[in-house]
Amino acid sequence: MLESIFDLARASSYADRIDWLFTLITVVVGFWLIMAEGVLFYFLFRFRRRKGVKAQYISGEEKGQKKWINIPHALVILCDVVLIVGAISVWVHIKQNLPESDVKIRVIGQQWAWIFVHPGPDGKLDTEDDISTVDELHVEEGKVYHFDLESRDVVHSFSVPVFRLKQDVVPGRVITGWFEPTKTGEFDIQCAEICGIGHGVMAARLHVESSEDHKKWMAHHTREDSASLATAVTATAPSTE
Ligand SMILES: [Cu+2]
Repeated sequence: MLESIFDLARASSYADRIDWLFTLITVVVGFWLIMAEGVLFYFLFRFRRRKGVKAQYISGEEKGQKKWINIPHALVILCDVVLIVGAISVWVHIKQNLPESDVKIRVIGQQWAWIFVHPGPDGKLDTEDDISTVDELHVEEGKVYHFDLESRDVVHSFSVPVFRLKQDVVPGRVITGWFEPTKTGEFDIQCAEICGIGHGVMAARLHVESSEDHKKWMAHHTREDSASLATAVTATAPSTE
């Protein structure tokens, strides 16, 4: 179990940055946790109740005492600044600046499935050759994808752990984000927002393919397949009224 957490593959161009940020936070916060608890337990032991020793009341106002508060306080604030700068730089890279896209896809969440609309061989979305799938996303390694996230009913969350991507899906809004797959393979997608009784089974599979395999997959999907699937999905979608 632990092994699988530490070995979780990184399959997007920004996964490293998220892991770096997690490590930074763990190290900085972990250091202060150990320091603070260490000092606390040392004092508990060192100044425990003893016969013939009276308790002292230390207000911290006497000369030379306040530095024991001021110095750690300043150091903690400095560490906060480091964490904030680290977090903002990662945020700007992933959320604020979207690189030019090679491919645009649409991701639609509904109770309780994911619908993915891929552009067909023409490379354009919202044309006749679009390929719609349920719970199955096919992308090509090394291409920059923009995705439009939509919900048909309630709030969902589009979570792709190997991409280190998690984004809420909000009904009435179209949220655009990006990713660039860097590793081929089959990975998990999971809804990460409690969205009703079927939330736990609202999972999908991500297929990151080489250019060749992706073309093959595309060739296997005729327009008819896709159109009939899209109609079936629309027919089973719960009413939003
Ligand atoms: Cu959901």
